Amino acid sequence: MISIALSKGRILDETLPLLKAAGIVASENPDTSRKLIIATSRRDVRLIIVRATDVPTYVQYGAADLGIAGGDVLAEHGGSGLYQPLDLKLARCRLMVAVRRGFDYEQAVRQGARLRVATKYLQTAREHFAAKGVHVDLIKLYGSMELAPLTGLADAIVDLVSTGNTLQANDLIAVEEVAQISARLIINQAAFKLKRAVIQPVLDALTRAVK
Ligand code: PRT
Ligand code: MG
Repeated sequence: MISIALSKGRILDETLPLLKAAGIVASENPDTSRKLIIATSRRDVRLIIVRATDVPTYVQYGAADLGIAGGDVLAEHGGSGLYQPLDLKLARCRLMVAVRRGFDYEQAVRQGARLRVATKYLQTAREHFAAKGVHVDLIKLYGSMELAPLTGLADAIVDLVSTGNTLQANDLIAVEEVAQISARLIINQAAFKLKRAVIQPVLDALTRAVK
C-alpha cells in the first residue's frame, strides 16, 4: 500500500486529472468529502488530505510515501529526506516582490534603505534579498500578505501571483520576480527504495501523463 499526500484547493483540482491519466481515480471527491484518507480505484494506492504546507512533512517522515507540493512550500521546507523527481507543471505561478503603487522600490534599494518585507516565505525571501545585497527586516505572516503594505506593516511583500488580480484589486504592483513556481512530485527516500515495485510504475505513469 502506498499513500499520496495532497492538499485541497488548487493543487487537488489540477492533480486529480493527472492521477486519473495515471490510472488512479479517487473513490470520492476529496474536495467535498470530510474524509482525510480516501481510497482509489487501485487497492494499493490511497490519498491522504493535508494542508499544503504540511505535505513535505508527511512525506519526509514517511507518513505518506508520495506527495504533491508547490515549489514555494518545498523551498521553505528545505527538502530534507525527499526525492523530487518530477516537475508536474501544474498550479503554476510566480513568487514576486510587490509594493504599493507609488512606492519607489528601485530608489529604496539603490539608497540602501532597510526595507521591511512581510511574507509567508521567510527562507526564500531571506535568500533572495541576501543575494541582491539588500538589507531587509522580514516579518512573518500566515496569509493576506497584500494587507501589509496598505496598513504600514511593511514596505513590500513577497507573495505568489498568478493572474495579478489580487495585487491589482489592492493597489499593489509587482516589482521583481523571486522565482517561478510549479507543483512537484515528492517521494520519501526510504520508501522509494523499499516500495520501489509499487512506486516506480506510479512515477512512470505520472511522467507520461505530464508529457
Ligand atoms: O489556503 P491554505 O492556507 O490552506 O494553504 P495554501 O494557500 O498554501 O494552499 P493553496 O491551495 O491556496 O495553494 C497551494 C499551492 O498552489 C501553493 O503552495 C502554490 O504552489 C500554488 N499556487 C499557484 C498558488 C497560487 N497559484 C496563487 N495565486 N497559491 C496561492 N495563490 C494566492 C496568492 O498567495 C495570492 O493571495 O492567490 C492570490 C493571488 O492570485 P492572483 O490570481 O490574484 O494573482
Ligand atoms: Mg490559499
